[in-house]
Amino acid sequence: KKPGKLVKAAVEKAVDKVTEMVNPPIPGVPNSEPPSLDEPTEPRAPLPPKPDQTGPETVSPTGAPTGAPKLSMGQQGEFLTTSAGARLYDTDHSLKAGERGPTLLQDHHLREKIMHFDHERIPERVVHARGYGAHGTFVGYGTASNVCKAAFLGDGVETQVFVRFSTVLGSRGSADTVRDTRGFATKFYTQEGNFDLVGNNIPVFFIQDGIKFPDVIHAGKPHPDREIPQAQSAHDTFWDFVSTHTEATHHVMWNMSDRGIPRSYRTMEGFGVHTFRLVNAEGGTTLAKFHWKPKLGVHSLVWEEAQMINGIDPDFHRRDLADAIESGAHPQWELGVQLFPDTPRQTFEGIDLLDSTKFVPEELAPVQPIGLLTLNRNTMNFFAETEQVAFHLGNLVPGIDVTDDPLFQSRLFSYLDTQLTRLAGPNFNQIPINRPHAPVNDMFRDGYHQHAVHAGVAPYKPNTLDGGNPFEASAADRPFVEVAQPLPKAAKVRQSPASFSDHYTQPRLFWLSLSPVEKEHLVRAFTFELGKCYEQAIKERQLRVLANVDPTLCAEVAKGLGLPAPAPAVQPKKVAPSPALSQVGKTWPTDGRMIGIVVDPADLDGVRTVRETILAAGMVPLLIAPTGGPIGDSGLVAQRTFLTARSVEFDALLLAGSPPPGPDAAPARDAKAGAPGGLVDPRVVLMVQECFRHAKAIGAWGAGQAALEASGVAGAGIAVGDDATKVLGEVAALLGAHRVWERFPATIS
Ligand code: HDE
Repeated sequence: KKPGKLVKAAVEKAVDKVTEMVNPPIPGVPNSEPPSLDEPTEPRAPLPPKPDQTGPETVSPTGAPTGAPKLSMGQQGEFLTTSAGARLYDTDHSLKAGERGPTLLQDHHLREKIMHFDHERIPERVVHARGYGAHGTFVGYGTASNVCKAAFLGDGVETQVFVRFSTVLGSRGSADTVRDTRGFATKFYTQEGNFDLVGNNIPVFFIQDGIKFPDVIHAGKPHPDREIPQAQSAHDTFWDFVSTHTEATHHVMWNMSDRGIPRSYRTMEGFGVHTFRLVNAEGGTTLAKFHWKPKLGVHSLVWEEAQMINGIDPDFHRRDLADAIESGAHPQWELGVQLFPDTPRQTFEGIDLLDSTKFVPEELAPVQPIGLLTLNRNTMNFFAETEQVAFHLGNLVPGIDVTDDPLFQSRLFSYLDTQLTRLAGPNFNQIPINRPHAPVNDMFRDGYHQHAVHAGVAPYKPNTLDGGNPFEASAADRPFVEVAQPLPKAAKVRQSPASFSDHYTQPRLFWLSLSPVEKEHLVRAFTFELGKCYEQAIKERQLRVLANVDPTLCAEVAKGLGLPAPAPAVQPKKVAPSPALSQVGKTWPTDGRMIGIVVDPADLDGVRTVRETILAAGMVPLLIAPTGGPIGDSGLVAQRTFLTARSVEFDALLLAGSPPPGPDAAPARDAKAGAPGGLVDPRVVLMVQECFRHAKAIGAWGAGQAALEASGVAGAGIAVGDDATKVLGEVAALLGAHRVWERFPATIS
């Protein structure tokens, strides 16, 4: 039977197709597919990397420079290849049996491409999953040399560092400005090996013994049934745990204070939390607590602002850090130590130095500066650096040793162990970001992702076949030697010392050290969080805990919850407040502060002068206009429009005028039409009102005053006048105090 016409046509088409498949169209070759309009068809130089982006160190696992091309070259070579180096002619079509036919198993490029993609994600950190890192340098002052022999603390010694900031509870994609503790982890690539200082922005912790860490984290993470809520502590399981586990009270007080919502990583303190044991050249030991002090001072958001930012810019903190570094405003922290004599009791002024729920007020032991950290380079690849960095408390250098703090001891296990799952094997110190800059000569071999090609036959000791190498260091070679700390005469017990059971004195100290406005914020935070709990019993139990801290605190929170305030069950101890704990009442540098300027097309000279003055003062001006692009022929360019600007981005707002509403303005129902100077865009009104509510400085000159009037704001922290420079001067002075604290007089004292 002859084939029908249709079948014949199909066969002919298939043959054509086969011919085409054997000679596939090659981009750039005549008669092949038309090239894409957007992508260059010929190789050409890529955009230059940003100035602060250089490739990761290309050193071998032994720390020696390899001279290997930096991985950053990946996207700059001429031809696309497979991972085995074969050049590819097409990465857009899978290999099929005909245009509409099934995909062939033979398509090894398709399989490799999808296989690699399928495995791009690695497990996020079980805690501190959301984080952001940057490179920098640390320069020792030499002031610690009498107590610590660590070489990197020597006078003028410069050490490269990598710092990762993080939140604790949220997943990798969660928002930055949630109420939470922040991680502040630093890897010092010292000449004596890596030293990791893995701290937080709060000097105390929830628990005293690491065995409880899974409990506190299970309680804080989203509820296991619905996986709600993400990245927050305002829910029943968290308050169920902390209300029944009163040693968490101190940490919770800090969390509920403004410290739980930092303005920026740059304005955040850091604490090593535990007590460390320092060793000097003579072998003398001193107990010490590490502190990071930000040069820009300690500043926080206000709660409404933090909540708004979570929606408006969930990357607020990482953007702030990256922008500052890229613009050359390199954030700095001084490293400081509080020093305590290493006595057998390991206490200071009655404070147990092995209890991580206690801190030592600076008034009792001053923080002595020992070096300066500067973050000056953004990462080039988030995954390679920030995601793959692995901190470990056991990364210690000669001169810095551990103590018997039971929290510290558990952490020494956890940080190695967790990487086995997260980084899939024991060779994670060979990943570029983790590689020491000191020579490495270990006898660890093989394992997943082994990158080193070890020579020799004798990875064991003693050996003669490899000439006895490597050798154990003698004292003169500066090895890391554990302090031969005498052990207490004791039995093996699952118990804590009696001093660990005072859970209220220091929370009370913290409360009494805050200014009235900070106390009010703390009360509101407790009220908010407990108000989000469903279980009445949990609220009542937490009120009983707060009563033991301070009756006023308890009464204020109880009022907000509509519950009776219980009487304290514990007689409060007498404590001396620590003024150093308050963020209010100090003046700080204004470098890097963001100032929004609503432009006035009729007074562009004023805008230009103010912008230049702000820049000269090291602050960041952002021009806000109804639409984007150049502003008239002034040479000025709008950086924000009424659509993209929101008050939370600014530390202060200047109103040069109020241009007519932009093309996309909502009907100006809420704005007061007819204000002098014409109609005010409702979004400018909103910006002013939000800045006012968030206690930010506001300035207006000329026609800008119309927007103030339309917004109905008045009182402290508002500078007005006809002279733009004078108004800016007043606003800048207000910024030194961070917020206009007196705008809303606090009612709690
Ligand atoms: Fe951590 N912690 N932690 N922690 N922690 C981790 O290690 C752990 C604790 C801190 O940016 C994990 O690599 C236990 C105190 C920071 O990569 C894990 C205990 C402090 C970071 C772990 C604590 C911290 C971590 C998860 C109780 C402040 C982020 C991923 C004994 C001094 C580091 C990882 C980064 C990360 C365990 C308590 C700070 C699971 C068991 C106290 C800043 O190993």
